[in-house]
Amino acid sequence: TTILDEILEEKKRRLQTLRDEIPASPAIRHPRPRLAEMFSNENGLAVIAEVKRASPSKGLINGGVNPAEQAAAYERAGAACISVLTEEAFFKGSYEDLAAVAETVRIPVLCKDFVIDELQIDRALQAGASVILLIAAALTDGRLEELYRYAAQAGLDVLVEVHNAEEMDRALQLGAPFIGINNRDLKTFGVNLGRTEELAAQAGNRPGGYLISESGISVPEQAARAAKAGADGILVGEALMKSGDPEEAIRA
Ligand code: IGP
Repeated sequence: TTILDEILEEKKRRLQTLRDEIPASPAIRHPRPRLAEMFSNENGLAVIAEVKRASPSKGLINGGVNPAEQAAAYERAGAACISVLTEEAFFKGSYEDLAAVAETVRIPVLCKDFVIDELQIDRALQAGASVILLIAAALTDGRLEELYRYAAQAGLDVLVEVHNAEEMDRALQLGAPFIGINNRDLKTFGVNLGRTEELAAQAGNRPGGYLISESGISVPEQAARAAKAGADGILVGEALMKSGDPEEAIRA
């Protein structure tokens, strides 16, 4: 079994808890721009900056971070969107982290989790997210489509994550405007920026479509490589969490 299988098993176990859980705080309903508005050409490569305490591949990255302060620094630096990991067992995230960020910033907020159930979408909305991630590798075609429609109906922007040609095909079939190309294979943890080149070529030119290169980007040269491949944005976690000055790092 792969790490992705393990994470999904754990997710299923926790769904019941989520079902029983009454959110401690009331819904935060700040109006936010649609994600597409953050991807205007004048702004160059859009940066989705991530609040990530830990990961199964890297262990603890910055466990003691203050998510609201970190997100505020990202916003000041001109990030297009803040991504917050809410997965608890492997990434040490929480919906509390998401809510704290959503309360603090006014740009779009992405709930980054392994979504397998509508309930998780409800919970993300309740915590103040305006964007949700759906991972093609974690879902059948039918469930991907159902969850996509459910989230869109609820007013969320959806980022569909792919990491191979077959998954890219499914995302294109779905007509998802935002497609994230994960350079990290969730099954082996191997990172390969060549993924962005291959899969961006496959996606071709889609009017109204945006590609985001995700994972393993830590220096400006890598960001430039993703842009050259056709990415409209990049999603960066670890490098920003470890940087003493995330504002400076985003501007670079
Ligand atoms: C960020 P990095 O290498 O910059 O920390 O990667 C982001 O792409 C990564 O956290 C990620 C992720 C995911 C995490 C991409 N897809 C799905 C959890 C679930």
